[in-house]
Amino acid sequence: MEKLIITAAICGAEVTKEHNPAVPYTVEECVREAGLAYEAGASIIHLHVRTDDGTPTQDKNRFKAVMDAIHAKYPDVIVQPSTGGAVGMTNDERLQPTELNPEMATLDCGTLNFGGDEIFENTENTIKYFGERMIERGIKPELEVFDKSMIDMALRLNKKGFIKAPMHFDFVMGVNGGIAGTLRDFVFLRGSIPADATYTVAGVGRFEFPLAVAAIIDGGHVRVGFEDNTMLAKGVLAKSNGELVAKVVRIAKELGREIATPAEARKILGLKQ
Ligand code: KMH
Ligand code: ZN
Repeated sequence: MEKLIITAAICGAEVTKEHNPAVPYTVEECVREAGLAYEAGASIIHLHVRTDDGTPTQDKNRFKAVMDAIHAKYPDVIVQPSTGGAVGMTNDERLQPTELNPEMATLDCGTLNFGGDEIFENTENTIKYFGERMIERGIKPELEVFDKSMIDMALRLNKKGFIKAPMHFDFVMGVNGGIAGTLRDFVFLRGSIPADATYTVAGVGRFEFPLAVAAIIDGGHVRVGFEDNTMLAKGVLAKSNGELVAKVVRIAKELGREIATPAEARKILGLKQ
């Protein structure tokens, strides 16, 4: 079985210090959280950025400052900026980090309810626009799917030339408005992607670790981090993203799955070496 790629989604756009005081806002805090995750075994950092007061932003300069500062201390880690940003942002606002030519970036494959009155909007034309941008710039998309229909959209847009194969999916499961975080639905998603595709699973909240176990034994990959979950266990706040990554590493070792380095992750995902 391939080695396990662990992605740490250190910050997100919605979670705040009120949920967990270790959620990073400043450049220094992002470097601290990325570093702890990397040292614990993460090879990819899925990155959102904030202004110092915690407001989500897709500002290119803020992304550059954070990415440069992470790479200055951890040169080999893969940094995967979000092009999802936060609900309500325009397409061009969201696409700003692609101007930095990262190795990877997220590409959200459909629209979904996002709690309360919020709608995370990704029309077919938006997905095509983002896909074209990533092909132009040689950025490997991580295809964020919050529901099965979003896999079908990605497969259609692959046939039309907006997304290249082999595709890499992220099954984001347990969002209020998306697919549930159950094992039954995990099996459904996992069985719906092409044989040459890779996937990672991001279970939201209490689904984070059970779905990590499913992916570890299935040969998939795992995402954890404050964006998805701030708790190490029921009633126990994680002190850092590193603690969440370390728990996945412990489980993987018990189950006989080795952990990929960033160089190994690049090979598995077909990124430039
Ligand atoms: N913050 C969500 C609205 C992504 O990073 O591409 C979108 C999101 C997905 O987090
Ligand atoms: Zn994200």
